[in-house]
Amino acid sequence: MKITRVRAILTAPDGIALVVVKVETDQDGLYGLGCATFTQRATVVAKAVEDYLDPLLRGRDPANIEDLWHLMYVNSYWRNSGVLNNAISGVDMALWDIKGKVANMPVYDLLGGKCREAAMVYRHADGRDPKEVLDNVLKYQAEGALAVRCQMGGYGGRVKDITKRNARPSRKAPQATHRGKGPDRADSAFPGAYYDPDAYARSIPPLFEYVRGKIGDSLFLLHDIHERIAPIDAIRMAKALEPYRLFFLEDPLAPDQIEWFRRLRDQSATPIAMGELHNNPLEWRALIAEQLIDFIRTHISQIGGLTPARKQAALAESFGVRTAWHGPGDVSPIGHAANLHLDLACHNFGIQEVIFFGEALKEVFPGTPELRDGYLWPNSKPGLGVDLDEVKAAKYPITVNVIDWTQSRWPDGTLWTP
Ligand code: GCO
Ligand code: MG
Repeated sequence: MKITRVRAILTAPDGIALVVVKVETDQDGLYGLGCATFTQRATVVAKAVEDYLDPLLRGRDPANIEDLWHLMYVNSYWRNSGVLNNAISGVDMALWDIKGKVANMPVYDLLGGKCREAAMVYRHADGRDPKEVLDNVLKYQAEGALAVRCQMGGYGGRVKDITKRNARPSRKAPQATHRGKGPDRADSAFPGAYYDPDAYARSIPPLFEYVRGKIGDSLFLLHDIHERIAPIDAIRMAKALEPYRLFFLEDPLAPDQIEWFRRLRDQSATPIAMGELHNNPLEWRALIAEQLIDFIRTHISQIGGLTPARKQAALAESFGVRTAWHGPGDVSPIGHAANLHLDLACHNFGIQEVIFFGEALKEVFPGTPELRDGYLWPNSKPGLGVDLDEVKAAKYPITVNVIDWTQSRWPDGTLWTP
């Protein structure tokens, strides 16, 4: 069998740019699909697929996934960029999809079979105040959720404009000042998505005291700091949250702050999750080997797909670290399926992040995994089990805009990791 074409398909059924790679073969109707979604740089990933991976892979045997992975990985000489890793991931997942179709079995069976029937998931609750967050938590609990992530004001807590997740950069930015005192921004040279890290850090422990007080131990609770506060404040928050028994506290620190993870570990027993921002093995090896985290949260296309992710899961298992793959709206249903196949096959599965799959998404991606009773359920189709309707995908063209929410600034204008 030979690869005849490698294509990138861009679509945005939910308004979020998704990148899918299709690997076509010389076997009638046999192709594979993979997720290459780096939504903030979608067109660049597509270009890398079309200009570099397609000519590199044409004529090769799709069966040799490991060899082709390394071929793509070193072909650019420089390695581990988010854009190139996503392009590689799209091909990699598609090759596993083809291998499953040829073997007429789901990928989880190729990976050693199921360790469980379905993957426990967590849902996303937000709100302007603790009461509103609780209402959303209870809504998910009523739908059968077993675990809920609680945020108040998105990431970094912009309480005032919760409805606009990507608050437009504004010169005035009235809602974020140091206790009401802030430089006049009339003609500020620093437009941005302003937030107050101090107010945010002080708001979260009372939020969990309130929610835990109302629901008791009936749900697992999670929170994402999203690297929005100074390292010492992250340690202070992890300690303050201990009484509320979080399932995990995510991204307390930026990936390059490895030393602080050692201080955090020494001072708090709150379980820590990290990894969605990782691209390079150097970013996760020490965190896992020194057991500085409890859950690895990789966005698997950012490290190059299923092939490296299953190795990362094996490394994590040997150090008692569990998986909690990144699964937000900027992962396509094919990426969610790849997460799920790993979740089913890896013994050290922890929990799976998931989104609600709307009708538009499901019509473009037939076979999208099913969300039911607090779990994500696979279909037993060969390969990854998700297809792509290209005609329907074309109905939802992506738009390329300047990204606002990553222009996150502290009240004095300092740009901080988003
Ligand atoms: C999460 C993440 C996401 C990211 C998003 C970036 O835990 O799901 O933090 O919300 O911010 O995927 O594009
Ligand atoms: Mg996160």
